[in-house]
Amino acid sequence: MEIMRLVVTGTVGAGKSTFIRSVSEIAVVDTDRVATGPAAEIKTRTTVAMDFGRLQFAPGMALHLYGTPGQSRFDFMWDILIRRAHAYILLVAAHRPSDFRLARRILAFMNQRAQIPVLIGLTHVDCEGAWSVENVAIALGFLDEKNRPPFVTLNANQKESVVNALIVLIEHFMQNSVM
Ligand SMILES: Nc1nc2c(ncn2[C@@H]2O[C@H](COP(=O)(O)OP(=O)(O)OP(=O)(O)O)[C@@H](O)[C@H]2O)c(=O)[nH]1
Ligand SMILES: [Mg+2]
Repeated sequence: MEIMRLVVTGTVGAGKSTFIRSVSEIAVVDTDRVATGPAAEIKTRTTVAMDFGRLQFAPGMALHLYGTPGQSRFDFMWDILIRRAHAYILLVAAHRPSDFRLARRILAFMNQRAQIPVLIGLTHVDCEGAWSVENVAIALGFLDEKNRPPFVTLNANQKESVVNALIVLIEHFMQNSVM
């Protein structure tokens, strides 16, 4: 059995834990606790260590999905999780531009530790004030359209939408790596 380890990272409340819950075939191991500080303004619970889920993606291929915390005070977990990953997705809530700076920081952090394929997933595109893919790409520092990671929009609550993002990530991985 081939196991592919994918990390789901991104800003607080972007939908990392929800993403994994939407597709995991096993009960997700989560470490969500009551949120305090700025995270509490977004939602009541927040990930403090990691989420873990599993999905049989194809015969002979299982995906292990690791969700990171969004809060940078838990960045030691970003480090632990990214080091063994094959590829990762960065989730960004498109309607919360104040978080784009943190998204850039996460990208820089990950990029420093692992040169692996990345997909940018915009969530909350159905929400008021959501930015377009093009504008988020520019805000994240990807000015050149030809030289940027792939972007998708998704809703972490919808299984089909999450599976579609996973397919794009795996295709991107296949094109860029030797298994
Ligand atoms: N409207 C809308 N809601 C979404 C979408 N994606 C996720 N959500 C909601 O956003 C919230 C995300 O919560 P979590 O999955 O806990 O977020 P997280 O990224 O794990 O956050 P931390 O662990 O605190 O960093 C949930 O209430 C989801 O239902 C989307 O595309 N549209
Ligand atoms: Mg979480």
